[in-house]
Amino acid sequence: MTALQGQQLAGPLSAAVANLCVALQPQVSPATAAGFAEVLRRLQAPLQVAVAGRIKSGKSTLVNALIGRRVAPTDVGECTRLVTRFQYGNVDRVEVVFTDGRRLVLPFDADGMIPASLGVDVAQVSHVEAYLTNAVLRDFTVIDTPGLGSLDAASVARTEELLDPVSRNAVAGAEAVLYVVTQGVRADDHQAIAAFTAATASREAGPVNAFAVLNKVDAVAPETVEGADGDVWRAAVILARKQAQLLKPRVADVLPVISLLAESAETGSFSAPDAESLRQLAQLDAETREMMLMSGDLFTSWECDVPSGTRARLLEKLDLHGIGEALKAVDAEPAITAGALRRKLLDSSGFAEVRGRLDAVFRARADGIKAAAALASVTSLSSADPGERRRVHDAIEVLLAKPEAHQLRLLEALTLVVSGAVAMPEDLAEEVLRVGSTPDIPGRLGLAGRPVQELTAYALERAGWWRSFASFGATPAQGRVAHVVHRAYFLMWQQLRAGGQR
Ligand SMILES: Nc1nc2c(ncn2[C@@H]2O[C@H](COP(=O)(O)OP(=O)(O)OP(=O)(O)O)[C@@H](O)[C@H]2O)c(=O)[nH]1
Ligand SMILES: [Mg+2]
Repeated sequence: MTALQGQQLAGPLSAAVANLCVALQPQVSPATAAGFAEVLRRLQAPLQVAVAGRIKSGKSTLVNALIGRRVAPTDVGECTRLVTRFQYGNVDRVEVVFTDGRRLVLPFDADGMIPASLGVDVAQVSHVEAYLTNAVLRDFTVIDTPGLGSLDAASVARTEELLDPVSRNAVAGAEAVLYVVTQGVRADDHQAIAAFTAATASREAGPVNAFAVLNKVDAVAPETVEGADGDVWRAAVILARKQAQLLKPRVADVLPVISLLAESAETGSFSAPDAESLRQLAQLDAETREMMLMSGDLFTSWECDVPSGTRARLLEKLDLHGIGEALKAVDAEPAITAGALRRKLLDSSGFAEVRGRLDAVFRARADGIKAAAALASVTSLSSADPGERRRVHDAIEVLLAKPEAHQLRLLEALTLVVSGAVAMPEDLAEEVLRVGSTPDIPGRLGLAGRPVQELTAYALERAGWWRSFASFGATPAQGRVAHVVHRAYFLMWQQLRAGGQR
């Protein structure tokens, strides 16, 4: 096992798959072995999270908020047409990777951002790698992607290339996806997500490794949303729930967010002078304030003591809704500090939930997600030669038969059901989804908050039900899924009993 010494792996499942690769390497062709080496390298890297969505949905803005630094160009610049990987490194630097493998190291620009213009022929660029010392990147490599649905076929191709899990290209495939959707585009988003999912080929993005945000909810007109009572955030929650229905079961959930506010608050771009300008604006009489907040034009052009350029910058950082929220915070606490105001803005961005979900969904499952992705790559790498394919298949079967690999089986079963590869009645599909993609036992049983005796009895009852469904009521494909679900319930029952006896 020398090949694995001193290396960082996400957990026991990743370690098991890594060991499988090492053991198989001498038994496969040099080309396949080289592929396995790449799989091993990827297994040791942090989880690769792609941020995907339509053009101008706010992907780069969200990336900046996640990293906590304004580093990805937003709005303009050729980088919005390129895939950019943000990863952890000891020295901050930008590397442009060309399609022929050449690399060009560039400094960040004067504002600490990736230069809007790279000074090279973009047609020859494969992707951009940004190395940063930011702590978040120890856990996740964040991949900013060009907008899907753009007419620019080349950037769509670049994104698809990035997502090809067995691509021998320098760009490794994404393992998890954060979709950015907006209210403006509806059925279209569904299409974009389907395209993106198709591009991930054998390794489907699903509720296990994907979730979505409904971005720019500050632009929602609450009076157009029934049940919102004129409140922007209430409207946002209602709309996000509707989107979740639409995107189900590709994503388990859709969280509303205002990325622009999150970016300004998290990256330090919202500054003490900004807070001072807001305190000044808060002193205007209510009528003037209301008038100015009616449109961006009115906000910047209305006669008032705060210079119009300063107002334009506030508008850029917070937009009208954010400015309105900030002014309310100043009303409530006139001496509020810039730091406290920044926290208020962060609160009203909804970003804490997004970060929390990222931790709960991606960090907690990184081991399973990475191991499943690696297994998918191993399988497709060895598909050329029949003898080799059998050896790899047998090794994977041995691995999957181990009790500790059950989580992988469950992820696989879930993917089969969600993708429709195995048809299931809707209520059973929902149950598989819940058992396979919820992190805690009460949630997986659909009995959150219930006493442990009830959970234990229910786990046993469902274990029995799925076993008889596997034997009597199912097609062979359903039967295989049913066995896995039966075992999941059985393992939960064991855990609950062990916990109850302690
Ligand atoms: N009001 C508001 N504006 C936002 C929000 N998020 C992003 N924006 C703005 O939307 C514009 C596009 O944002 P980007 O982050 O560049 O979008 P993108 O999806 O990366 O765009 P492409 O890479 O070109 O596809 C910018 O002007 C952002 O400031 C938001 O939550 N609210
Ligand atoms: Mg962008």
